[in-house]
Amino acid sequence: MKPLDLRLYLVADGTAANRHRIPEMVERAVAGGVTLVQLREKTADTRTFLQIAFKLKEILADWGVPLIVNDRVDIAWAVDADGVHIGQRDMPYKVARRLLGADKIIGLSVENMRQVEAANRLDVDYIGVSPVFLTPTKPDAKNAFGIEGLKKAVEVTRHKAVAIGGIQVENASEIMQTGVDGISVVSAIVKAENPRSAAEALVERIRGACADTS
Ligand code: TZP
Ligand code: MG
Repeated sequence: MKPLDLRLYLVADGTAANRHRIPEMVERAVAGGVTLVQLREKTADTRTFLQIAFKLKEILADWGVPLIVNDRVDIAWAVDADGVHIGQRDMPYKVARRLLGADKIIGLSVENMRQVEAANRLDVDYIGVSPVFLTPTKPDAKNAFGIEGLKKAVEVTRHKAVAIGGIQVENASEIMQTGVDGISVVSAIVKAENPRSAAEALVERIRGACADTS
């Protein structure tokens, strides 16, 4: 299996985006350098979620970019996605692993340092440090890690880590310089008029930050 490349992780959120344009938007973003795609659907019905997931799976296979499904282990399984991303109130990691098998990618959101430490006792493939900054895209988040908190999480975790929440092209370098393996964005790409050039601009910042620290 290819090593997991978290550098530019697009969360295609059907509420933030025009749900029916997700496949086209994702393809443009991937052409711009997105390395991993998550389909996140908090409001669509199961059948719609499934249809979009099948479509994305087909598109992403052509690009060799993995598809991760948010929350729904059943949908990840049904479309044979590359993995699932779970939160603290979703199906527990061990159950998800048992259902999906050893080869699938399982990511876990961590919302505080206690959860970062607890994740060290699980064989998750990566953690999502959530959120770095408060963001209107996830209005239920109450506390944010901030840059210093993110640095601490990167220091403590034994896993690969991706940062999410309030990341735009302007702060992408600063986030990467904390030592995270990648950045995860919704609005920076989903709300862009041109998802391809938005992704390209982020990739440029990510590359620049990696060059600074190597
Ligand atoms: N989890 C933590 S913050 C967030 C999710 C899904 C939303 C991030 O959205 P944006 O628009 O990139 O701030
Ligand atoms: Mg969740």
